[in-house]
Amino acid sequence: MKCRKCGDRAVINMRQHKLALCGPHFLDWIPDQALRFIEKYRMFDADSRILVAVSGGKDSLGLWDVLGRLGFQADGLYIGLGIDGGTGYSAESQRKCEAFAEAHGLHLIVVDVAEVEGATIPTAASLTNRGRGKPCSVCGLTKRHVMNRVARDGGYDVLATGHNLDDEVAVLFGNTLNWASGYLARQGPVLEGRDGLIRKVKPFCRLYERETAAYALVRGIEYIYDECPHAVGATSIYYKETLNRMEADRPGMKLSFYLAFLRARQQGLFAEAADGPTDSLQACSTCGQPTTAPGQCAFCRTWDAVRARQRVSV
Ligand code: Q46
Ligand code: ZN
Ligand code: ZN
Repeated sequence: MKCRKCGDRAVINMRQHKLALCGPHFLDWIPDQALRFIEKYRMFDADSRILVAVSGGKDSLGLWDVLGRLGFQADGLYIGLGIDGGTGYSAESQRKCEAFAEAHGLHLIVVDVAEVEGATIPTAASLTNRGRGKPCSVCGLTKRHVMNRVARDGGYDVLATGHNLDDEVAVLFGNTLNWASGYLARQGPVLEGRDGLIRKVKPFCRLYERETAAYALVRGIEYIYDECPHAVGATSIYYKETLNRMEADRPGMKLSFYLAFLRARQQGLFAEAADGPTDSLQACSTCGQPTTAPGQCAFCRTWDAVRARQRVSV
């Protein structure tokens, strides 16, 4: 297989785009694509202060790399969750983020949940009823809270995450199976900020996971290969596998599903759900972050309960 642009040996064949590229041309193609999406969906501009949520994986480190190559000012945020799972997952992923930041002269903010809140995510999950002992519910809640707090306190304009097309299509598939119209109305490349909630953007939302993985490999980015051990058995992984089988039979199916959804949404298919009564936000009585609940936000309630149970068990 030869590169469409120069005729050298191709390192990737993207059947869905009918495009094969050599290493150097592929390394240019990915930032070109990302810039096209950043501009098309008006994610941010040259002066924006961007905070990139980095996990140590290929997508988030790849995104941080691409934003730097495109000349944007982007700092990184790593959240230490204290997940070990026998593999030292958190420690290893933090090392990857720190090494990347150091090698590229970038600023990385590290928030260690155990240090700040008093327990790791798995310990907190075992001490609450939230998620029936599975850490993902407390983890998601905590990550959203920390990301918003750091972005707001640091005066950032936007929070960028490394979600790729496969992630987005798996979420879309799940929301469609459940006709979750409220979630469908909000899903997209940009989630506008409001009332103290930071604006969120996904510059890789139209890149296949295969493409982001190839970018990290060809570019020589050292990333953590392992998934979080708690992701095993997640419904989203089952959806991804199912969608991959469909994609193998019909190249381009994932991208066309996502683009057709964005068109339908733009044409107002979910407008009713989006325009429905928007929950009004107020400041949490403890941390001041926006919440729909009266009084304390879910994050403060959860972590107060964790600390109370820790005191009882001492
Ligand atoms: S939520 Fe669950 Fe992830 Fe947190 S505990 Fe791991 S799998 S990291 S995206
Ligand atoms: Zn080439
Ligand atoms: Zn709060």
